[in-house]
Amino acid sequence: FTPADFEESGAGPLYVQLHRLIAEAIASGRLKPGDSLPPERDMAAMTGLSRVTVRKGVEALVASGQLVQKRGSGTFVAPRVERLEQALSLLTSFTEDMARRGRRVESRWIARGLHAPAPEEVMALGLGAGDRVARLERVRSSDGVPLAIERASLPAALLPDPEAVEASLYAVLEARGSRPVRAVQRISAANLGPRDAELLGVPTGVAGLRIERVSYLPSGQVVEFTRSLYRGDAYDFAVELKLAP
Ligand code: 16G
Repeated sequence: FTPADFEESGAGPLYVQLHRLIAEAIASGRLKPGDSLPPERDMAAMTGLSRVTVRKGVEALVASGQLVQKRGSGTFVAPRVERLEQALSLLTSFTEDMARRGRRVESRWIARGLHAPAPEEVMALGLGAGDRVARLERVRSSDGVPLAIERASLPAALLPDPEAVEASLYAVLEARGSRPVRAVQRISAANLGPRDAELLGVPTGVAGLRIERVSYLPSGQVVEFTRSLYRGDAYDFAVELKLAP
């Protein structure tokens, strides 16, 4: 963009003009998903706009989800997400699910360790006095796009060494003969708060799906109590219905 792209009068505030020009460049493919934008200082020099105006324009595009800001590394055109259809009736793991689609899986750990359980974990996992809980918190991504935040809690008796989980929790459980065979899952709507939105690279307040899974061993013992936040713009959950008897 050059100073000639901006008019003081008639075409709206300068930051709105910058917003529109960048949005058009994204829509036309001149700027592609993952492309980085020049630093604010350079954009100001390039366009003849003030840094405050550039910042306002960029902030508006971040708020609408067209740009993402990564702390320390700059501003990028947001990756395009294609919606994934997910069958609700199968007890699959994130890793298996993505492998079946031929997609790469990346997980970013936020926390992993043993703790004294919170009351809701005691209830959900059926823990006794003195039992500890293994907590795994991670952002699950596929092909570079963050899709979900998962916070899993398991009885420490089943996972005394949470750091043993590198990639797939279900693969570790399977190898130890404690893979769940049944689960109850609840889905509800949630607007993403600032922290979760940043982890998922979406604007604060957008729609997410809160999914709670409690899974069981054949004996009926609870294996996992997992609370996840899935991006509302990335998932369609599908289930086959049968005629009620
Ligand atoms: C899925 C499950 C989650 C489970 C995880 C294991 C939902 C909503 N959640 O994401 O409960 O802990 O898979 O995946 O489907 P992993 O084996 O790749 O670690």
